[in-house]
Amino acid sequence: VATTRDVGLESILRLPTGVHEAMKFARVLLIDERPESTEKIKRVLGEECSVDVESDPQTGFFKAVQGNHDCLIISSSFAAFDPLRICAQLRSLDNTRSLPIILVADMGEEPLIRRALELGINDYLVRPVNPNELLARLRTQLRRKAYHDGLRASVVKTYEMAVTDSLTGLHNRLYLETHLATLFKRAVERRRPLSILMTDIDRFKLINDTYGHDGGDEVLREFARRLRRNVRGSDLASRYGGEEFFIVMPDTDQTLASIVAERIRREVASTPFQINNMGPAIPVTISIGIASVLQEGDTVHNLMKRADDALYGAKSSGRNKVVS
Ligand code: GH3
Ligand code: MG
Ligand code: MG
Ligand code: MG
Repeated sequence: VATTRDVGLESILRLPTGVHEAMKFARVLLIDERPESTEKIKRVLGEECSVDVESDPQTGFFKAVQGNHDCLIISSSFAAFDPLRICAQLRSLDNTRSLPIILVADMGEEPLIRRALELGINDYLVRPVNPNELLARLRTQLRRKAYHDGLRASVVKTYEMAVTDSLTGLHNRLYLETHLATLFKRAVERRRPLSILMTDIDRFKLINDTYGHDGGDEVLREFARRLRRNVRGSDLASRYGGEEFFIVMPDTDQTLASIVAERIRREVASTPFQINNMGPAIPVTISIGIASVLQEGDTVHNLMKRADDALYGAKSSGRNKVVS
């Protein structure tokens, strides 16, 4: 069985680093107001990738910010504009922070090139532009960007897998524990209510014994779907472990939390789970323990302990119950 970590590493190893792939689909933005320079660069690159030419630097800047380009080639000189300002701005925006920038400068512009490099441009060329050098430098930047984008995508994917429960698609315990701490702190600081629901499926062992482990898994999936339908976008629903689920509800006091919990309990108990089209519908009930943040001297640990105690109370008083 592959673990989350294995799958993440595997996708990192399969990065799209092919130079030719990167080149063929590349979209280059060229900001340059000198027609002879533009024509030459377009002629050299046009065969290998698509080139978007913009002679107005301000318009060019807005095009770059859209984030649809793989590389920006920008001229060092405009009649009434400082191209370094564009470079600096692009480096400060999330969308373009890693956009490769190649400066095309004139002979004798070393000070400007140095400043541009300090601002974070990736490479430069000096006119007259040598076609092979232009292609080589562009390819290097595209390859670097493809690697960077692939790496970032796989880091995001790996993170998502690490905080998601693969059976139900809900957040997992790691995510819950990380965010509960933050939400708890915020609630205390702002003197806002916050409630948590600890939910446990009743006699789940019996469900497994009767319908098999796969049947039990389907019950967990269906329960997660019903849970999702009954919480707000700002609530954090997570699978805490086996058949235990945990819901964090910001801006929710004990009274409102009880109403929500009761609705979830009823939603489960009132309609048996149809886990496949043919088999019998499975009757399921759940028990819920509620705890709310006390404004004075409360801790996350105590809050969870109170919810756990309430859940135990629900179990020992007959199950299919909500206890605060
Ligand atoms: P109670 O009403 O007291 O909660 O009874 P219970 O049977 O639900 O109690 P218990 O918590 O002891 O049993 C939980 C069972 O859930 C045990 C375990 O085999 C099963 N389980 C845990 N994780 C999974 C899972 O991912 N899939 C399935 N099908 N079963 C699981
Ligand atoms: Mg139990
Ligand atoms: Mg149980
Ligand atoms: Mg349990």
